[in-house]
Amino acid sequence: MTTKMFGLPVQRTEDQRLITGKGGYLDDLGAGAYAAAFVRSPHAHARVRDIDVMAALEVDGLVAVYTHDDLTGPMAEPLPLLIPHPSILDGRTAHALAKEYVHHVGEPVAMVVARDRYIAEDVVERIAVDYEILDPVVGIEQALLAERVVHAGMGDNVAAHLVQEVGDARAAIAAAPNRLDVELDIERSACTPMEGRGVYARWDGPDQMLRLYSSTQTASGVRAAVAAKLELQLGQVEVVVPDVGGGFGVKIMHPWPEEVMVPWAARALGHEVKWTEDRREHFVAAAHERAQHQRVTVGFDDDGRLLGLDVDISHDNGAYLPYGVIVPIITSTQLLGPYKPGAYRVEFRSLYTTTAIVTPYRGAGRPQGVFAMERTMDAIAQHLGMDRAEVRAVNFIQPDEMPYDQGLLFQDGRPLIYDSGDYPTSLAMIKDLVGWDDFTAYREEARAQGRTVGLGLACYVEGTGPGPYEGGHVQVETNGKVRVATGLTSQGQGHQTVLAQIVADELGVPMSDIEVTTGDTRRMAYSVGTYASRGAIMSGSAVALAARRLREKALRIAADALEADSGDLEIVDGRIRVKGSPASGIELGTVAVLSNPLRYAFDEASKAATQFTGAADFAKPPVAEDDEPGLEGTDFYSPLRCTFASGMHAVIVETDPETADIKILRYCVVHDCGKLINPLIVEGQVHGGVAQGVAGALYERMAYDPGGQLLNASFMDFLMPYASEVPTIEIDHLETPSPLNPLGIKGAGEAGVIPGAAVLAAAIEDAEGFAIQRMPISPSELFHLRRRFASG
Ligand code: MCN
Repeated sequence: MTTKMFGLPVQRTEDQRLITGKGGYLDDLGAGAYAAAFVRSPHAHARVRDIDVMAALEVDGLVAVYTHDDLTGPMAEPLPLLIPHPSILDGRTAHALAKEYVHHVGEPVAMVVARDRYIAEDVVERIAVDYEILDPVVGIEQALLAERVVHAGMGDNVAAHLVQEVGDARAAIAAAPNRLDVELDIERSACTPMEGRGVYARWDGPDQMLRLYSSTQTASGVRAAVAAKLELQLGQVEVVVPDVGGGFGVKIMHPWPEEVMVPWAARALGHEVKWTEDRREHFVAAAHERAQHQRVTVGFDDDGRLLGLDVDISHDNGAYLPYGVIVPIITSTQLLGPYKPGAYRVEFRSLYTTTAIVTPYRGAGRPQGVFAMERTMDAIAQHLGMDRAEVRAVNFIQPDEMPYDQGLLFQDGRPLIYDSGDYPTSLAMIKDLVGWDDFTAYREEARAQGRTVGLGLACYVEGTGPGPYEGGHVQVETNGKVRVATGLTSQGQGHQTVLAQIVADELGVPMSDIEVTTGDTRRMAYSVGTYASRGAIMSGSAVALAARRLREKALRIAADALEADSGDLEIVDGRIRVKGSPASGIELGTVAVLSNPLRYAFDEASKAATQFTGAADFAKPPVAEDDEPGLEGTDFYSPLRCTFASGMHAVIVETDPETADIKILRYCVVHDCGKLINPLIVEGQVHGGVAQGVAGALYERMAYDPGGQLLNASFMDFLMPYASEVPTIEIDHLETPSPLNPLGIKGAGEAGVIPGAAVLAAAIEDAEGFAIQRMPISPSELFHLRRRFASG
């Protein structure tokens, strides 16, 4: 019997190549390409009065300098606003090169193309831009004050405003026996993948074809945007994604200014052009996330049951709004987590500031939402003197209430409905894993040793795998090898391994015979991309459906050849055979030969094509009307709606009584992503996510000064946790299968990061005995909070 691969902790097949230095990243390509570099605004807010390139033109090796004035047609128009939404009041997006105004430090003002990057950077230094400096708007408070306005023509800085209400929350709160107000802040952070952005373009003049390599999470989105900007037909643009060294959301935005300028210049110059982002560029000119100010008012009964919840969110969206309101809409709808809130009202304002743009970063708005909800849960427990786990339990949606409609509308206007989940079991598991009931004794023991420890808990749900669709193509070659293609891209998630696991089971072939291609519009033109923890659900389902289609065809052809009924056949180890009679069978590769009336087989030994001379049935056309030659199948998966993954984290911290150093002693995770395709990969994903959650809670922040300068725009200054700061992570899995897709999967790629700030705040609060309402928190901030608390 072939071993079932789905569910096995298979080692990642891509790792051997990647960790032995055989990966091919964007900057490994295009050795003969011209190099691009960008003149970027040094000011947070300014009017560009003049750009003087005269001194630059003398530099040997310079090829071209472009400014906005060189752009015409769609290139001169602002970049697209990707996801329009009725809540957007004034949706501003950047130009490929600044037109008159710059709205954040790092905004591209001019593009230099030169023989190599050294020359290009030298030229950048010689270009003199005359700026009229305008007032910066930094941070939520200043944006709300609206004494200074980011965008000319606007009366304030409110880019979007939305209210959603289920029931009459304010009346329910007013009538509730208990009421609390909670005010919270989360600061800016960012993805900072190991490899920055990058793009390399080749224009083929005779064929009028553009080949674009991009370190992107969305190959087909880039293709569509670049085709539109360059006024090309879609069929004239191919986007190929090489190995990508991490994305975490920041590589989804399509198109980035550099992503349209590089191919545009390649066509204009008739020569390959490449741009690779440096680290400082990534800090100031890519994207950030997280910054929100939240005010929560909650009404509840004496058992801790929520009666009404009113949440007001101010969201910093940075200088432009290319992504619409996706982040605050996720915060505002998914913050309810596993709970029934009673009546619910949520209002958000998305605000322009003269800082880097905000696009979804792993977790995409959910860490902030979970922070609001879980801090509120702890405040209720504190108010009533209740066990913190118990307050959560009384508010859970129960498994028999699924599917559960929260009554809210998601980004695409569809209702937010939880499909499945078992929160009481998750809670029991996490309490067991962390030793919740034994913690009081542990705390006493620690106290006797002069140590201060605290325990925190945070719960979350995550709508994963949004549509609209993803495709899969599976093909059996005449040598029996299986080629699988899907349009999503890979940044380190191990898609090659998991998709091969799925196809191995569906087709009955060994994984070693399966090759998986991702992110290449030549192999899969219709695709959406890798974000929102959708890869396993979307492409996993699509390749499973495609493989099933192919399997049916293979069995049909084999049934003819073996003069058997296809229902009596099975595929084992790449061979189709009659059940119970393993001797009579036919290799899948031979079926691939039979599937093509040309009947050429590729002979491995002689490396030559040989023609089969089977008997032909002259009464039938060589290819039946409803059939196609070849042994391949394509299918698409398009879900009704997101499927809801969920989980709970529990953490024990120790805080130093003198230095206020915060040490994580235990980090426990219970995670439910439905059926696990590969537990090893899922645990790796959870580890990576938790590392980013810890980073966002204790270390990382974007330190803008009041003038809009980012003070920590390098890895020397940006405090990223090392392996020494990331704790050992203990994981337990719960599998509640999703009823929405054929494999019962829910997403896993973002989960680890989501409750990080909430759970660490809870644990520190528990250790210290005073409220933690702002994250991240550093030892010096904790130290000052202690002083303030001690002095009343
Ligand atoms: N998986 C599984 N069983 C499940 C669910 C998932 O075995 N029930 C596997 C998947 O097959 C996949 C991995 O776990 O190999 C993550 O799956 P999924 O949750 O579908 O997420 P995506 O494949 O869509 O990846 C995107 C997700 C997101 S949104 C961010 S951000 C993120 C993340 O993945 N960025 C990453 N993980 C990352 N990991 C790396 N190394 N680099 C990034 O940039």
